[in-house]
Amino acid sequence: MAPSPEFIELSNNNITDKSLDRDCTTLSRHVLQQFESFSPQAQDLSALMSRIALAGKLVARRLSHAGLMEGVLGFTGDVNVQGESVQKMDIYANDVFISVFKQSGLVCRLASEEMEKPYYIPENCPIGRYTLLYDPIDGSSNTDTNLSLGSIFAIRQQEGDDLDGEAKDLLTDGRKQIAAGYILYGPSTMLVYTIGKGVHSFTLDPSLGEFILTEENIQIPAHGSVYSVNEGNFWQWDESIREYIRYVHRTEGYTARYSGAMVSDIHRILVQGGVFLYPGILPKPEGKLRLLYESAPLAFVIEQAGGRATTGLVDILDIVPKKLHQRTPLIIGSKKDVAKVESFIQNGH
Ligand code: AHM
Ligand code: MG
Repeated sequence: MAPSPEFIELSNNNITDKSLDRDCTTLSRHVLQQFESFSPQAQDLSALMSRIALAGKLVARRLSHAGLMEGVLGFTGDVNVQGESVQKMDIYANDVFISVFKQSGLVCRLASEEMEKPYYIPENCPIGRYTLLYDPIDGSSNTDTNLSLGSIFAIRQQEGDDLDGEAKDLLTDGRKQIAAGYILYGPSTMLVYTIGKGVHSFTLDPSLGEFILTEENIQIPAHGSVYSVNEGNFWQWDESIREYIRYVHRTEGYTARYSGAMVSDIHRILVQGGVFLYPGILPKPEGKLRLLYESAPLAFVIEQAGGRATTGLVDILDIVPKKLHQRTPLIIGSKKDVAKVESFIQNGH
């Protein structure tokens, strides 16, 4: 007997159930869908993103238990290559990324904020043509107070054979990044990524252990009310930045938000618009943030979402670094808000 029209309608409704469809859009499936075929590159990127997601889940799990376990919080007593005190979580997260990529076969080198030189995985090098650049814990000072943190990542294709082990091919502009994004450890854990085909966000569903699609093709608003900057540095900034902040103070419609973790601050700006600034200070005109694994990946994400990232004089993605841990001033966010800061830097108003 043929099924009744009501039965067919009921079945179709079930099959196209939106929540089910959403639950099935996992990160790895989404990456594959970005490509038109199951090409080797599509499969590589899907595998790489799955590994990054696994690292994010491991870090999130540890953070969620941090207050209940011995030896997770606090400082190690060491100072990293940047001259900053190292937290135990920085080391744990740094090692997590190494560990998950050791098993991937795809990544020969990893370079991070916590390691003076790139880390090589020799067994992967004959076939692993990708390099992972990452900041394992962004906003480390938030760790011990249970506030938002992030991880930042970028993937680049290795160019040449790197026979001297100096990874000089990494000293190229940010347009060479083939994927970039961040993981935000907030009330829920989110992963935001781009492979140059828009920006997409995922939320970790702990019951499934999967990152599930939250929003596709995110577009940053052209203008937003938020300005995000550490105003404690006011008297150490160049006069042009001070003038911009004075302009914000006397203009209606601005509101300040600064969490101490830029992944968190920039995520807010991605969704709601506005501008994040970490300018140079007089004793350190290059600022605090590192180009290759902090500013450039976030610049790739924000440009892909229709925003901008600049030092005030040059686009972040056009900077060719001279060294691995090079720092850069960063002004990033909505097009109109970034342009406003730029006009103070370039024209004084
Ligand atoms: P980190 O990776 O060592 O944590 O440094 C980066 C962080 C950013 O997340 C944040 O915006 C900035 O440093 C905060 O620095 P400051 O305390 O100087 O405002
Ligand atoms: Mg950092």
